[in-house]
Amino acid sequence: MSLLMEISENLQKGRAKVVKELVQKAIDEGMDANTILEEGLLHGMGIIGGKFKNNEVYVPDVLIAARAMNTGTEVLKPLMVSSGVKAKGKVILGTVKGDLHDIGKNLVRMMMEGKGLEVIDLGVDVPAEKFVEAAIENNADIIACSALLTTTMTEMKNIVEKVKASSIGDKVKIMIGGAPVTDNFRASIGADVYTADAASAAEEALAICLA
Ligand code: B1M
Repeated sequence: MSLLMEISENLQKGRAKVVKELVQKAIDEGMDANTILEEGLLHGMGIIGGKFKNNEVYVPDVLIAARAMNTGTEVLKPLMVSSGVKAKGKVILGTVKGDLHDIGKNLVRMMMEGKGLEVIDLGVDVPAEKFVEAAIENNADIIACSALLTTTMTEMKNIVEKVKASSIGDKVKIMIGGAPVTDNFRASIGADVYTADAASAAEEALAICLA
């Protein structure tokens, strides 16, 4: 079995320690960080996602796979994040209220940090008010929100309304993303930017900060 398949298989079984060792092995063998992420870690998470949907695995299985995923991406972090450069802009990031999914958000953070942006990560289940307060306190350029549930993506509308009604309404840009989110949805709630994946979120965020 290839090393990438071993990473995927062990992630699916939730073996965080083994995943960590295998990701390190892949790095030591000179494998590119993006290949390890896409073809090892995300491949495994994709399979778990499909099984979860079909009721072949349940929440505890998905939780331990998610923990293994986060452990694996932490090992990749130094390769994806440049250090010692002055921040090119400031981003307030979080998963919206009612939503506990953080793997995509964590990838967005890593990719943005990799572009030299300072990211203030508010975590998961973040109320709209907290996004606004943090953006004002930190004089942020961007508020970036992630949602994975059709029931929580509607919270993004609330965030847009609260931002527009605040003192930073004209200054801060609102970026949104997550599996159920689309560009049509973005337009319908008046957010500024939608991107489908973490890498393009980082590119768009950098473009906003350099504009
Ligand atoms: Co949840 N879950 N989950 N889950 N879970 C989904 C999302 C689901 C699609 C599974 C399914 O098939 N049924 C479904 C949602 C259905 C819907 O709303 N339409 C679902 C459900 C129903 C639930 C619960 C309600 C289950 C229950 O309790 N009965 C519950 C809700 C809890 C809550 O949040 N309140 C729940 C719980 C969980 C776990 C806790 C077990 C776990 C999360 C653990 C964690 O995150 N630490 C979990 C997981 C892991 C998943 C799946 C399997 C995988 C999600 C993931 O991490 N994908 C997911 C099924 C699936 O997506 N196939 C599922 C990998 C990640 C890299 O992708 O986050 O999409 P993603 O990020 C992508 C892009 O979306 C984008 O970039 C990333 C790629 O580069 N992106 C952005 C994300 N944020 C962005 C922000 C941006 C730009 C791009 O700009 C700011």
